[in-house]
Formats: sequence, C-alpha cells, structure tokens
Amino acid sequence: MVGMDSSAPPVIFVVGTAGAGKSSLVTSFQRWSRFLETEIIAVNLDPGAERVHYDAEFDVRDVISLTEVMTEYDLGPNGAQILAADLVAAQALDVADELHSLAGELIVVDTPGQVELFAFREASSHLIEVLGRDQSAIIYLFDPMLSRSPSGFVSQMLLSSIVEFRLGLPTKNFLSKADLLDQDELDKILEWSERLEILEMALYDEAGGQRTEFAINQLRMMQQFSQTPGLTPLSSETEDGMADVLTFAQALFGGMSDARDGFASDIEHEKDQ
Ligand SMILES: Nc1nc2c(ncn2[C@@H]2O[C@H](COP(=O)(O)OP(=O)(O)OP(=O)(O)O)[C@@H](O)[C@H]2O)c(=O)[nH]1
Ligand SMILES: [Mg+2]
Repeated sequence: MVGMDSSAPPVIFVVGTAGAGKSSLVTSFQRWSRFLETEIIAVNLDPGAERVHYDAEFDVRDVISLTEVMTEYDLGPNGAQILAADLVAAQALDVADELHSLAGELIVVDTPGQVELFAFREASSHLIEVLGRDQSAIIYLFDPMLSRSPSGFVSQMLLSSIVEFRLGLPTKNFLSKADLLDQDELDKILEWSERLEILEMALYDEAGGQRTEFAINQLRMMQQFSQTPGLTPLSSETEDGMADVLTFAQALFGGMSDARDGFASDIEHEKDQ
C-alpha cells in the first residue's frame, strides 16, 4: 500500500436509485480487482438485500435483521430500513474498528436502493465521519433506462448533486449497465453529459412548457458552477469502466498496489470537493 495511512483504507460508497446496479458493481469490481492483486474490502450496508454475490467482509444483515426489526418495533419496511440504519450508526465505531483491522486497499460500500435513506439520514453522515471523511468518496450510478430521456437524465443529475451536496464528499458519476444501450444511445447520453447546451435543446424537443423551463434553469445553475456530470460508462457484465473506478479512487487517495500502470484512463470531469 502506497501513499496512505495503512490503518485506514479509503472508502468508496456506491450510491444510486433502486436497481441501478450498485450490488452488481461491487461484485464485478471485486472480481476484476483480484486480477490486479488489489484487495477490495466489500461492505454491504443494505439490510434489505436478498442476497449478495460479492465476498462481504462486513454485512449489515449479520448485525440486523430487517424482518426482526419490523416485528419487534411494529414497523413497515421503510420504517424498518430507517431504524436499521440508525442501529448500525449506533455501532459505527465497532464497524469502523472491524473494517480497519482488515487487510485491503480499498473499502467499497454497497448502499440501499432507497437513495434518500443513505443521503438524508444522519446515520450515514456519522458512519462517514467514523470511517474518515477525508478518506471517503462517492460513485453515483445513473440508471441507463432513465438516462435515455432528457428529463430522466436531468433528474438524475439533480439527484446526484443533492447526494454530493448533502454528504459533502467527492462524487463521480457513472452510467451503469452501459452494455444495455446501443451505440447511438450511449453516444447521445455521453454527449449530454459533456455539453449541457445539447441537453438543453433535447429538453425543449422532449416537452417544452414549464417543466422544461424548470429543468433548464437548473441546468444553467449547474453550468454556472461548471458542473457537468461527466459520465463514465460502466458495465458489470463486460467489466468496461472498472479501470475508471479504480483510477477515480487512486486520483483521490493515491497508490493502491501497482494496478495503476497500464490502466490509467482519464477522469478529467471528476468533481473535486
Ligand atoms: N446487462 C446488465 N445488467 C446489469 C448490470 N448491472 C446490474 N445489472 C442487472 O440489473 C439488476 C439490478 O442490479 P443490482 O446490482 O441488484 O442493482 P442495485 O442497485 O444493487 O439494486 P437495489 O439494491 O435493489 O437498489 C439485476 O438484474 C442485475 O443483473 C450490467 O452492467 N449490465
Ligand atoms: Mg443492491
């Protein structure tokens, strides 16, 4: 391990709307990294996960059972998720101790599909503090199907910005499941992410009216802060983009074995904190 405090590997939180491909990314990235002899410590923070396919070094389901929380506190599934998050946060120091005792170069955290659960609850902020705020970053996954329409695309830009703003961590956007898009669609979406004026035209063509005005005003505001989403395509099926995930982490946190050589790819649009 190079260039970082060996007691505390950096942490990447994988965030995105339900079904965006978070768990698959953790699985695929862990598998991909093994070939580079980079040890990824996978963490499951989603108590609602049916099953995970990665080797979780810490799994919130070992600590908390969502069905037990529902029964014990007489809560519905969403209330139980919130309480579960708070219960984990209450044990955050133990969780951090456990994670920091593990050998590995990067902690990758799978979060629940209810984005607001991770972004809006104090529990997450607390966990981030305990794991080390200056050692943490976010990968935000755009859903490919939602990204096909200009309004869907802008909605995800806003959501990603809200998550970034709320948690105050460096955030990089990835276009998930890129293998599901044909080349034309992929090119179109990537162009929107680079050139907001083209996205603006597409928005006018799509809807017009007040909704479009709203979206365009939001876009202009982002433009003012030179915030283009800068999407990088990713596929857990084909492993495209896995190198970009690692490069993002390396650019922020330095070192991590020799994986950098030969896998450098640009992350020019990545947002700084
Ligand atoms: N073709 C393709 N399918 C994918 C990819 N990544 C995920 N999927 C599929 O998308 C579905 C959802 O993937 P998950 O990884 O469970 O998504 P998630 O964000 O963890 O979902 P929740 O935890 O329920 O919010 C599954 O059927 C996956 O097989 C990908 O890169 N390519
Ligand atoms: Mg999942």
